[in-house]
Amino acid sequence: MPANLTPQYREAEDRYREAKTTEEKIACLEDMLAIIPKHKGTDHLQGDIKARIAKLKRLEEIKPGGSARSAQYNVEHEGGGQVALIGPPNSGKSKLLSMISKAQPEIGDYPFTTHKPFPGMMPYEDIKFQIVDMPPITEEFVEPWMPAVARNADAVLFVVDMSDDSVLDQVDEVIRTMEKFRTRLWGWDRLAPPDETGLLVTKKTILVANKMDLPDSAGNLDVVNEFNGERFPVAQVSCVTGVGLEDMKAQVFRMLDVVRVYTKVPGKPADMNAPYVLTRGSTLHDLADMIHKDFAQKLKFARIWGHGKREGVMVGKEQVLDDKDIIELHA
Ligand SMILES: Nc1nc2c(ncn2[C@@H]2O[C@H](COP(=O)(O)OP(=O)(O)OP(=O)(O)O)[C@@H](O)[C@H]2O)c(=O)[nH]1
Ligand SMILES: [Mg+2]
Repeated sequence: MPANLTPQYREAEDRYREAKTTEEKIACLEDMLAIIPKHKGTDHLQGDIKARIAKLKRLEEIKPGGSARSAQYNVEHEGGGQVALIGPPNSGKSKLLSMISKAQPEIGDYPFTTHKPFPGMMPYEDIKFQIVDMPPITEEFVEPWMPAVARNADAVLFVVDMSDDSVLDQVDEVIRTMEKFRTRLWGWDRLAPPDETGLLVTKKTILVANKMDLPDSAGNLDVVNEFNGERFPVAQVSCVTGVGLEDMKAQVFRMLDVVRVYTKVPGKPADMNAPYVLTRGSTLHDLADMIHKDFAQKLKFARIWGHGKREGVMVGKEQVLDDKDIIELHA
């Protein structure tokens, strides 16, 4: 598609070429971005301008006496698990977050819309999971803090635009780029091959095939499945129609592999509204720790009600908890 750039844009571009200082260059690039016609034909150019702005800003930051410090983000975990949204530009990561949570990240029909992590809470049954929107990943440019935030998450939703005919290359590009940052994306429900380098952190992942409402998506999905079907389970969704999102949420729940338990005090009914959510394999001791930092010491024993258990049987701190157990705490 032709870019159809306006004379005003060309003038801003000339000013950029003549700019001497980094600050001037950034200002000119920002002008160019503001006036560039926004359509598919300029997607690439917009992405390129944004990447150049980001690089120059970083240069400013690392200069001795530079005004700002390099951005560092650390997204504190909340809820039953943290999932990072990873993917190429414009794949619909921000749109996805807006569909499954109350968060309202910026959504744009051009690449490099998102610049910093943006968390939202996704309800699933009576649990809330934290979903963190992230900037895009390309071979040319990755926000330097991004891989660390992704590694710190419990799992990844790898979001791609299935309607894009270059989606297979994009999948490969993201996998490769993340591996450069020592992070390996692999299907949560299958075994990853041994890592010969010994350097990689493997993140359990679901490949989210987004934009399935568009005509080319089904054909492209066949191709992606042929090459990556062994590596990732796929959730087919459309963030426009909402199709597939409920199935995707259920898969996120299975991927995070958590149990929820309800607590009660003796003589009172259990609080069935707000479960504690723990990773599978957690014990009564872990639950006590979660309730309060001194509570594990105070806890004497508990009674437990749950599937396949004797009603109200007494258990000790090493008891492993199952999903939907009810625990009566005796301190
Ligand atoms: N047809 C269709 N369009 C979608 C779908 N999901 C997102 N979009 C559109 O795709 C464009 C990009 O969406 P964003 O959510 O901003 O994409 P992103 O992955 O966050 O982009 P970056 O922040 O640049 O990485 C927007 O115009 C969305 O409205 C979908 O399922 N179907
Ligand atoms: Mg975005």
